Amino acid sequence: MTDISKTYYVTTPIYYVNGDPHLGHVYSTVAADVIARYKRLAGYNVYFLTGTDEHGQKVAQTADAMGVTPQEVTDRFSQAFRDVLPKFHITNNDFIRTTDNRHKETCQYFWKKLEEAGAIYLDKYSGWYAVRDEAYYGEDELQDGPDPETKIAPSGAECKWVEEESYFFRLSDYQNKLLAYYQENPDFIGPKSSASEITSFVKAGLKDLSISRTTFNWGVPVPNNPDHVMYVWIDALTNYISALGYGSEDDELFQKFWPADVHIVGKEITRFHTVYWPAFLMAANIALPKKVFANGWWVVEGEKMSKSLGNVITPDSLLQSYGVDGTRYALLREMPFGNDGNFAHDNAVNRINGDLANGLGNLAQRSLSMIAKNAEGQIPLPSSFTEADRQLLNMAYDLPSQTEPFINAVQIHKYLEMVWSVINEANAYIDLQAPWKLKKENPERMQTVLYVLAEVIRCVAIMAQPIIPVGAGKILDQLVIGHEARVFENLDNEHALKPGIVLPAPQGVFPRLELNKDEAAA
Ligand code: ME8
Repeated sequence: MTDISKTYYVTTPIYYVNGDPHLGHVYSTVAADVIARYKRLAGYNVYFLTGTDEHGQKVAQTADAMGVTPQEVTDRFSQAFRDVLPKFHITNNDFIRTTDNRHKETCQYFWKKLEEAGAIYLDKYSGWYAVRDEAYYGEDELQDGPDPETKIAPSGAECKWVEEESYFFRLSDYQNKLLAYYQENPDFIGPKSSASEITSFVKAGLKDLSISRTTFNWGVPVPNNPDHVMYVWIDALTNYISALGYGSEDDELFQKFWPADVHIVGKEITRFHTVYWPAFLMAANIALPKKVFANGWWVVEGEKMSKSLGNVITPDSLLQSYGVDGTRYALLREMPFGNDGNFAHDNAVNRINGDLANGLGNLAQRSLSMIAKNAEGQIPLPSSFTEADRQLLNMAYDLPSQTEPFINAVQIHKYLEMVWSVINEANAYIDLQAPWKLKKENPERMQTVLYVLAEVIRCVAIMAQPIIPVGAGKILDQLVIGHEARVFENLDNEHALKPGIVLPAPQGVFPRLELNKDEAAA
């Protein structure tokens, strides 16, 4: 049962609306969804937020290039991101747009809090700015560009010199406070490689941060100075609290769910989330998120995805090639969460065929067919369990306690590996116990073996729901498990399958994919 005092708040980055969603966006969103679903099944009251980042120069320039207004561009692409969610069975509780009024109001309230705290002052900014990254860079971080007006950021983005009046946030005041916070909270930044990179960056010294712009107006107006719009990152980061109603009349969600348990972000935006965001929150006297975890980057068949190379994998092509479960599984199983990786079609197909079709699919299909044929289509009646039976059942019952630390550490791939290790054990158990032989030799023992298999399938299907919600749900349907019973606390003896329950005719759940992409998509 959900314990309302056990809350959990997980977020994705909010995506820029300057282009259509692709595999990388699906990846971060699916990862956060797996965590949200896991925690719900573990009894937490979960809030899961995603959304779109709609202001700033980058979006304004995209609108210009398309010959439409920024509002038109944001409406169109925000909808494109929103449309992806149901296709992958994403269970977000809310979708925040930074052009929502509720968001703008919170931003202005937050700004005033920072001002009241004396953390903001007006001055003049001159320095390098990359529109692509919406980021300011120090001279020492840059390389010479093709002409004297241009420099190149470490990310490869072009930087131009800007000079304008700007509000500044006193980031330099927070260097020691941030370092102390990282030290006291060693799990705040993950993975470890990101933590050391950020610590060195902060140790090298922090300059005050320019947090407003005057040369365009596509942004949240600065309170009491309409010549300025807020720098897109102060606006964007605030989404995590504006969606909870921070600073509004109804801040019940904020009271309940803040601080966030984990912000899932791409590794290129860790600095914004682990330096700027905590410093803003410290200044406004708001609790800091418990964890920021950076996912690595996918390349596709060895190449960076880019429009010019024409190798961008769209959400629809993922669905067509691999389906909902296949995409979710392949994305999370192919590379350790936090590492970079190469998305290769053949590997994805082999993974899906090996682990879904042959692994879980075969386990369920073989076991349920034998039950249909040899146990009158009912949950069999077990007699006494052997050591091997008990071992397998206990492995299955231990899955919630064994996997939760992995989810807490955002080691999603380890959670998958652990569930599949039980599936592999169960497949080995079938081969070893050979129930088809027992049919004549020892029918009573056959019933026990089939019972153990059905019970283990119940457990692994419950555990696999966060990853492959469609197929896991179908398996649980075939075991006639009620929806409210598909929770982790039911992985025990007490909730074990009741002999005699009549099962529907078994059906295959995970089709095998063809290696040839055209055939798979056909
Ligand atoms: O940065 N591999 O938005 P964005 C893995 N608006 N993940 C990828 C990826 C890839 N190849 N490509 C994109 C922004 N991502 C800001 C965020 S948050 C307050 C503001 C994922 O549209 C990854 O999570 O550029 C990355 O951080 C995010 O998409 C960037 O989305």
